[in-house]
Amino acid sequence: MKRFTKLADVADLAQLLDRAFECKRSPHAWRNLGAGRTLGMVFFNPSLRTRVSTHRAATLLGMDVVAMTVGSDSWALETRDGAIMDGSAAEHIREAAAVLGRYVDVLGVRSFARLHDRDEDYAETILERFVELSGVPVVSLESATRHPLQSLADVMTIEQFKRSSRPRVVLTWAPHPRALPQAVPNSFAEWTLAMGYELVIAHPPGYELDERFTRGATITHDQDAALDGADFVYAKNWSSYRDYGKILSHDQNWQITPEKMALTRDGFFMHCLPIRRNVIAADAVLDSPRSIVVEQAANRIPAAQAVLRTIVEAL
Ligand code: SN0
Repeated sequence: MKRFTKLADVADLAQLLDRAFECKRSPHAWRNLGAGRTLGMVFFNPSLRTRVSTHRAATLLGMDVVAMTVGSDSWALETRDGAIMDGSAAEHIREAAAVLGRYVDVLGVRSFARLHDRDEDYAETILERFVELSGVPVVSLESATRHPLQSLADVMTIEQFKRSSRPRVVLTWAPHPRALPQAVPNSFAEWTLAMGYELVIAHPPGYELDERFTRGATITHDQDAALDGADFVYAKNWSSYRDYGKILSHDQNWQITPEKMALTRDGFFMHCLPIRRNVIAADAVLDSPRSIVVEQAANRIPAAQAVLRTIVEAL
């Protein structure tokens, strides 16, 4: 695998999932595979799970790891071509990406949607600059439009807990005080549809996601109807795609409560984390045995390990 930035970069999803479960069962079985190789990770945005789990995955493969946060432990980077760099950014992405490509064998990049210019975000300008300029395989650590390492862990978690071959998976919008990207729901739809699950997406009017990700899903504005019979409830906030980056609703009736979970088929609760308690979901949901958010986060290590294994094998 030459890059891991979207589902289409994966030649064989079933094989990648098998590899992820192999890594979960035998995390130490590939101790020498990455010896002498280095993973670099560049973060334009904060991270807890992605940073630690991907680092762990790399060290389990025997790789060295260098991680940095742009602007605090590296220089602030200018990303616009032709910019007159007399402001706060000391370095241009052109030099930074090219130099990192000489220092590391695989490069992870986190660059969230800025939520100002939809075309720019959906063109993945920053991620693609790193791909183009570094010359090494790039792993998305959440880009403007997708979060594939999260989706692989999400699919692992559904496979682990599912009670039927085609579970009913409900992706529901939930309120949030800030405008968040569509990356997690886009990717979740992309991967769960590829798995052949029954995907129902519930959100208030105006929160329709980009159709390129959701074709094949059932889309509804009725959260209760969506939750009826659900095996998995995946809550997530996102800002509007249509009215790009805007918050159109703060409706607390969309919060996941024990009453909402009671509509499901004894469903499991999932979220990518970080989660705002008593905004996205009530304490009683997160603290119930039906919540699998921590197991889901634990699966980030074997997911990242399977991806890095596949990339390192092809170096
Ligand atoms: C990010 C997002 O894409 O929604 C990362 C999720 C893995 N989430 C946030 O930025 C949450 C920030 C907040 O203030 O709650």
